Amino acid sequence: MTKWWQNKVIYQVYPSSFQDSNNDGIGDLNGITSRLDYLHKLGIDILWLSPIYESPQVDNGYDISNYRAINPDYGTMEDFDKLQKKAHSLGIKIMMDLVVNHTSDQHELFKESKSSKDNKYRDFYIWRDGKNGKEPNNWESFFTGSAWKYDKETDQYYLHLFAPEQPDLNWENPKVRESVYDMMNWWVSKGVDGFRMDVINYISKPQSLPDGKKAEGVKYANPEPLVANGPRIHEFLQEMNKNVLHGKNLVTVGETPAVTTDEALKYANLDDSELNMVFQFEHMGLDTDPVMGRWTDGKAKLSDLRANFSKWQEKLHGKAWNSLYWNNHDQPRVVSRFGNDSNEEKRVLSAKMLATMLHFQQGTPFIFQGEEIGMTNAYFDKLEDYVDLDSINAYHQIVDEEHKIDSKTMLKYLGLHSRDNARTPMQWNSSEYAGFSKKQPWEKVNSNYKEINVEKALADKNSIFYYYQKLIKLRHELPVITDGEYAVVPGNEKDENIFAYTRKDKDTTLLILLNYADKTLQHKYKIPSDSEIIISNYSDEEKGILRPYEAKVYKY
Ligand code: ISL
Ligand code: CA
Repeated sequence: MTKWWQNKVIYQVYPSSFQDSNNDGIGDLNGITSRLDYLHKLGIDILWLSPIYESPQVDNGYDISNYRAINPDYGTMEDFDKLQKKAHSLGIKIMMDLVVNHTSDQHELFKESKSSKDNKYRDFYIWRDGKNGKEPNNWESFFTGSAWKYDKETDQYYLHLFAPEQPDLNWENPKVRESVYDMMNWWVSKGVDGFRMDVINYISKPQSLPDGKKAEGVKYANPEPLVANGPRIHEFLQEMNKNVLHGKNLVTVGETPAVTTDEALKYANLDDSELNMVFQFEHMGLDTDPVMGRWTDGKAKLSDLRANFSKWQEKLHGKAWNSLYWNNHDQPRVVSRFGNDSNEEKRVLSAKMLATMLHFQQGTPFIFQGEEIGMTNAYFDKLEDYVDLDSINAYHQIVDEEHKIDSKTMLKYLGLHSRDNARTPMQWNSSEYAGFSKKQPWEKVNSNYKEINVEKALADKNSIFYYYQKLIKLRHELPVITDGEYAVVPGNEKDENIFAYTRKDKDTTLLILLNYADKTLQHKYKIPSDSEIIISNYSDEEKGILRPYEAKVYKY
């Protein structure tokens, strides 16, 4: 039985960077509303809004100080209601970002909790005594430094897996869980259609909070192996499901770093007892370095990508549901990362090829704003241009404190992997500030906005935009894309240039042929004579070869 969200396509908007309606340099809700017709034309079904709540914006809204209020820079609750009403009238559903592993340190509850040891909200957060005058354990924050912050007044430390301004909630406390469910129900009663749940598999920590395994010569240990998929995680999600989600036809996706296929079978099982799907991170790790992590210039090998996609496709088929993504607000741009943005022709071809690779798999595809016009990395070359705390902290730690690499090399790596690459303003047209705003935006516009923008894409029938439009339409029309079985074409398993896979149901087969390389290659794959090409990034067919970045889908 197909569930309503299984043949849908989700589009992510990063509110501060999408469209500024009042020219203060910051994107806002009225800006998003004014662009809903554009999203409707693209054909997407669900709009995921990155956090729009009241927040001091230390981590761009992933630090929430009031979950039932709109960030004034983005507008008002009435603006939200208008956005939702117009979206619904166009058949677009709204998915909210739910950030409940942590709150902002400016949240009322944290202020209470911090005020004294016997405050009734003390236990809403994770407070511990120090050990021998040091932090309670050796965990490192994901944004560098210790994951504990000392509070002088009460002589205890609190846990923050992310920035010190993002204290972790104590999910062991049933009152915390109850207040999260109340808040979620409040949004559901306002009419929202689902939730994307930020690092939701980090909420259950092992209660002894043991030290992590430290790498040689470093100060702190990565807590992820201990906090991801923790001891009570499935219990908490099942409880949330019973209290909020069940029977309401909502759509949910968990952001779950370090999730394995075995864990995903539980989170995203088809009996609707936890979540609908999760974001896996393994394919985002294929171009990282064992020591340097993201700060490297490695390229992902096709054989690794294929093996990873295939594992997820095969393990979840019939048992759980995949999400499919190349991009989000934390990742560099797909065309720059896995494709080729060195010139216009290669950019367009490789962006379409990568979209084809992803969109014919089983699962629900996510498109991140600008991906549909092939926006590229910004490649900022000065530290001053970076805004994201993750990038800035990493630079200082690696260059100034650890002296691991020089400034120039680190700036090159930021250009390749910084989260800012995803967060530059949406490029609408070729006017100053790309039609995003009339004022210098909070984050610099990518300098290529005159060549790459929505207006140009809409005027060119061969643009990446229309290719995505067609991919979405095909998913809506051909059940085999939603339900069919996935298989790598025999003999293709190790090829570093060509990727060939099929999707099959009882009446239809799709053969997806992709050239990951920037060169023309012979191929040996048999194309049945009764087949038709349903989508391709080349306008003509040349039999037996695949041209640079060629993508073709045959149906028979
Ligand atoms: O951004 C990262 C590196 O690419 C990840 O380590 C990221 O911190 C992790 O995926 C969790 O991300 C989510 O929670 C963070 C927030 O900064 C991210 O924007 C959000 O997507 C803390 O809320
Ligand atoms: Ca604005």
